[in-house]
Amino acid sequence: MWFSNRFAFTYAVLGVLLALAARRHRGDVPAGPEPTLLDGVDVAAYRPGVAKPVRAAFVVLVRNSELHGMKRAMRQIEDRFNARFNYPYVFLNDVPFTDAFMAGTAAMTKANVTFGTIPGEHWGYPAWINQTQARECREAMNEKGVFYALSESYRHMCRFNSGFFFRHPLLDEYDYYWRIEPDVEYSCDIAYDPFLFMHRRGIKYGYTIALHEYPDTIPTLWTAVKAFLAQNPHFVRHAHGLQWLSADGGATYNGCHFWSNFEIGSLAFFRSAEYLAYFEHLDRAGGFFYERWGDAPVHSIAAALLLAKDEVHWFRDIGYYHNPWTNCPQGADAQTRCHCDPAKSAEHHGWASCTHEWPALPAANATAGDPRLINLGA
Ligand SMILES: Nc1nc2c(ncn2[C@@H]2O[C@H](COP(=O)(O)OP(=O)(O)OP(=O)(O)O)[C@@H](O)[C@H]2O)c(=O)[nH]1
Ligand SMILES: [Mg+2]
Repeated sequence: MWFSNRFAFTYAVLGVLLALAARRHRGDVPAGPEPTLLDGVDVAAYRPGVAKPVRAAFVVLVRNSELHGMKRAMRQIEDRFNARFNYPYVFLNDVPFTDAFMAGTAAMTKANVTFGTIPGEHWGYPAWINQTQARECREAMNEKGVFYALSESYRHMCRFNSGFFFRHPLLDEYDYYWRIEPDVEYSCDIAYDPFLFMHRRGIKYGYTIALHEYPDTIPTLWTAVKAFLAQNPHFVRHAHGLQWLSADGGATYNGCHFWSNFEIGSLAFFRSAEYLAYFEHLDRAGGFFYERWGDAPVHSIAAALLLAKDEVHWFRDIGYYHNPWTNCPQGADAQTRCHCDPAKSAEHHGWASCTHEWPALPAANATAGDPRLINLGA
């Protein structure tokens, strides 16, 4: 009797300990109250279907054929961030989405998802482009070994991302967007709301990695930018941005750009009269088709010159990967919050990266119409 009681007690204690260990292993040990998401915002505000503190969405331009890469990216975004925040997704495509794509991506999230087709005038040749000349230019770039030299769709994609994504009717109800692409990775838990962070601090553009562009894709981009600035010097908000873009006082462009496959941005910035005039000027110049201007340098030059320094933010704490570059936080907390290797962060690649250089710029903003910029074309 005594023995059997003692065994029963021992087994009961062991059972409880094993059950606790199993729960801990599954990661579902009650951890106390949910963390405050940012500055006292109640987590209930982030339930699906409830109006969020900021009108924002993930925006994804993607092809039907990229369904599995898209699911992979969404899985990480959901697990690292959005399962708690429930921001909606807006998927855009130049052709209608298939049922399989819509069902497959919707299954990755409990947040709202919408699917839009891009209007033909936002994905095609404008009337002023000579398509024969454009083809000859593609072939010449191919001879030089430029990536995506022959691709017409790549050029439509870059032009769409430069000048049209923010005009799609599905984005009308939003003030901020977070761009994602298939196959990107998010390697750290994000415990706060980057949209709200930007909104409260007046940040208009957020990046994780900044690199130098291939010069062969943009031979005349800087000439077109300088012509625009000469006509509109009053648009410039931040003369030190020029220092980030040019090593010789503005004579040439150093290629520095925020890598735009990751962006969290203010839609109002892209919809502003200044940005629209800038895009229109570049579009007329023809380099989206006669060269292969990327949306990354186009967005970045605008952000560097038209925004104040503190309106552009490096999200150094967001672990991010798009082949072949990564942003990995360096702080001690990253050891527990992230699965990336801090030593591999792009910021350590001096020849390729200009990630650090933006935050290192002097804080003072230019006065409108800084004469150094007016004289750029001289
Ligand atoms: N619907 C659609 N989406 C496209 C097309 N071309 C590119 N995209 C999307 O636009 C984004 C950028 O295209 P990518 O091919 O990734 O361009 P990239 O990042 O410069 O090149 P990679 O290094 O190959 O990733 C991705 O989200 C693509 O899914 C297209 O023709 N149609
Ligand atoms: Mg990509």
